Amino acid sequence: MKNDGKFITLEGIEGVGKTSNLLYLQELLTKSGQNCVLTREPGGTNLGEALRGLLLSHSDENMSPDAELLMMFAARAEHLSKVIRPALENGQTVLCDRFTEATYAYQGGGRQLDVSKIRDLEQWVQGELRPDLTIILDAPVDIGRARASNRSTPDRIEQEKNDFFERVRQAYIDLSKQHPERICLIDASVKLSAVQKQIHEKLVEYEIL
Ligand code: Z5A
Repeated sequence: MKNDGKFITLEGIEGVGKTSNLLYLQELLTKSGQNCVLTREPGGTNLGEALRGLLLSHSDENMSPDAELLMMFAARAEHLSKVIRPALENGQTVLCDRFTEATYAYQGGGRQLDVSKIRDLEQWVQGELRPDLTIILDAPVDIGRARASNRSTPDRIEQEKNDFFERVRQAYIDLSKQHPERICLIDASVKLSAVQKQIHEKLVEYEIL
């Protein structure tokens, strides 16, 4: 595949500041002359947003972990086909709020599914495509949850207990150690301006800016 544009993803447990910092990233990249497409997972297409509704709603509390995993990848296949690959081929920078690292963290770490299932699906759905840079915003679970608690009622995944989110956080930390060439971890427990400073430094270090 011709892959001219850069593919950047933002990850972390809930409330660490992905949404806030995605806008900062867009601002930095746009100023540097890059044409950005902002999107999210699960979601980003009509089908993906419909799947997101099913995944996060309380209508199916006992959804099987395998069904959850397959729906994440069904949404991702549609997203890659309709949004991500066309934008990259068009030379645009894709900024995505979560991607496959979230599956490794939530379904692999949180739900404790066999990671080889995730690897097989990743290879099937993505082929060789991986983000050029994944920024993991890392903060202790209680900080993320406290920040997120000011919002509406928790969705189906947000209502999980702290030990689930501790496993998710650890899986993210492990991913950053396994793939340091394309995944970096930054300290998101500090004030927003200090998080943004680290993001700026990483964009320079990974030659995105
Ligand atoms: N999921 C999955 O299981 N598997 C997958 O493969 C994928 C996803 C792709 C939807 O994600 C769910 O799908 C998610 C994982 C699962 N479930 N959970 N949990 P989502 O990204 O849409 O939802 P989220 O994780 O719940 O994100 P969020 O709660 O919106 O968090 P955020 O975007 O990281 O935070 P924020 O909205 O930018 O900030 C939260 C508040 O903190 C806000 O008031 C900010 O002003 C404040 N904030 C932000 N940064 C700071 C700092 N540095 N200091 C102080 N206050 C701050």
